[in-house]
Amino acid sequence: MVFLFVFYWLRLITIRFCWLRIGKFEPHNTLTIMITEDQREAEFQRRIDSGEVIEPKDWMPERYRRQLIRMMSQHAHSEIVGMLPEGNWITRAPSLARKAILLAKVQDEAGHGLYIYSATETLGIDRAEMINQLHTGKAKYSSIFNYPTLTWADIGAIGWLVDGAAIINQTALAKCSYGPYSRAMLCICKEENFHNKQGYQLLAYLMRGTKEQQEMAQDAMNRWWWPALMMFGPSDTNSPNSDELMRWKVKLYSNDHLRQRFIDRTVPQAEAIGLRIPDADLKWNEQARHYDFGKINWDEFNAVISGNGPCNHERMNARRKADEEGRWVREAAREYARKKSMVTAA
Ligand code: BYC
Repeated sequence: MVFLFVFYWLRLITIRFCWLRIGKFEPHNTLTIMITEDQREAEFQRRIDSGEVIEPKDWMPERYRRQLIRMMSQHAHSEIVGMLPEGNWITRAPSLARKAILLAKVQDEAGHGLYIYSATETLGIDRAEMINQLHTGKAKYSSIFNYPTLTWADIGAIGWLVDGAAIINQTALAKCSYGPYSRAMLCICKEENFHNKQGYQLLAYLMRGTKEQQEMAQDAMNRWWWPALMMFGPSDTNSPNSDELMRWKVKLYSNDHLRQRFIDRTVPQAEAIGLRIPDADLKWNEQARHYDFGKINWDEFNAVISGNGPCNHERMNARRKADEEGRWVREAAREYARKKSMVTAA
């Protein structure tokens, strides 16, 4: 009798503990029923506040899951759409070495996209649905990839500025609260560093070249600087998602904070190779120990993220075409997997 009593209470305590840790529902557990939604959220917030990492099987608020799906899928789409402006220059790279570097970089971006799609799938959405959201305009992708790559110097500007901005953002995301996303970022940031350096080196090389090459580099700088600043998102006062994402430690820093960090890091790099930042208001503020900078054109940003940037239609048409043309490969792979599983089962 005593044994049964002790066993019963030990079991209840164990189940409650497991339930809190894994979020698993045990219908026959009376203590579980007493835990309210508020208590579960409080426990979740406690885990976040104490720096614990959330894993796919852990309980999480539905809103946390949805926010992660929104942000991570948009990130994955950005990597894939981001292959297009640079892919445009693979056949026109000026030397074999430059072609090999660019090819490797564009392949890396594909890998990043697939990696982040997989990490997003751990949240219970499948890849076909994410792709459908991109193609129907429900999901966004980074504004930066709606600008054209007009000259070879643009490839340098993308590597240096766009990947440079991405590194600032992703180094922070590497410490975010969701395990699969943070681990993906750790791996991706290593490759982004190579992307960043090859872009900077490309522009540095042009700046040591002819007057025409220097002008081409400066022209690329003029066109990519402001869109690169917009990559960090709207200013903090206009960022509806930031508060919630920061409370859950998905975002560790605000949009403006990371934008400022990017500017402070990039201006000296530009000066070192003789490039001018296209901002008449840019000035070192000794007191704040930061650069003050001019006004960002938020009308342009809003137009681009609502589908009306210079290349939005071109990018989406290219993605839809690639999806359509790749349909037979996916169907063949599925059929192959089906037949293989039948053979294994037999
Ligand atoms: N572009 O409340 P907010 C790469 C949207 S790829 C488009 O501040 P949040 C590379 C935002 O989605 C790296 N939309 O949002 C690849 C929201 O709209 P919805 C790409 C933007 O989420 C190939 C609304 O504006 N990196 O490196 O708190 C070649 C309000 O904004 C943008 C990532 O994706 C934008 N720039 O913060 C080379 C990083 N900014 O969804 C290089 C991951 C804002 O409510 N994402 N919006 O309709 C993030 O860190 C955050 O999602 C953001 C925005 C900072 C971008």
